Amino acid sequence: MSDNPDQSDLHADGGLLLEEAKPKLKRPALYKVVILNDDYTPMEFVVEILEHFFSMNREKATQIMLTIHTQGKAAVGIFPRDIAETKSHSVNLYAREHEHPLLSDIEPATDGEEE
Ligand code: TYC
Repeated sequence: MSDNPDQSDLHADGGLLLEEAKPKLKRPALYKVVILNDDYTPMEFVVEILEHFFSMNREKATQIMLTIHTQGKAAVGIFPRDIAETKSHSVNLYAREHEHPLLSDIEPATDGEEE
């Protein structure tokens, strides 16, 4: 090591090279949990899933269940990725445990940074 100040990170004017720190915090990417229609899962079971896993009241749950039934699928919530994955897995596991073919999946809700 040397005490010579005329080196790498010092300018001739004695000023240190400083770089502006980049902002480190990004908003987490968001994902939709989507529930798919099928021909066999009872409507009441789907309503109960929407109430239990997605905190919907009975009226909202019934409305969304009928949207899935008629449109083929519907987004039932939007979350950071790890939470969306956990919810989707939990729903699929719960349906399988009750021997219903109901499936959910996740889809990106945002394509890139907003704001
Ligand atoms: N189509 C089902 C029936 O007629 C009802 C249903 C609704 C199933 C929504 C799945 O995600 C679903 N019993």
